[in-house]
Amino acid sequence: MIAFQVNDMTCGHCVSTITNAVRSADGEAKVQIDLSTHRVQIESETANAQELAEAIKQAGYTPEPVQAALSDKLAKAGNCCGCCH
Ligand SMILES: [Cu+2]
Repeated sequence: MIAFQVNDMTCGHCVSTITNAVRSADGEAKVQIDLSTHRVQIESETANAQELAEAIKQAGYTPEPVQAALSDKLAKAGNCCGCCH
């Protein structure tokens, strides 16, 4: 599971743009998007986090990598820098 925080994703149109971007990196990817928390979760067999982040960037968004299980804990502790994994 790869997860990104995409704070500039604001509406259903963004959701479909990002979904399409991810699918362009991996057509078989499972994409789960929670608009209220700006969280994008992706399960991909073939694309890695870097490729997926690149695809989302090219769609015009700013993905911040998060580790799905860890991020909530870190966010509550207030010290998540998103780059320490
Ligand atoms: Cu939008």
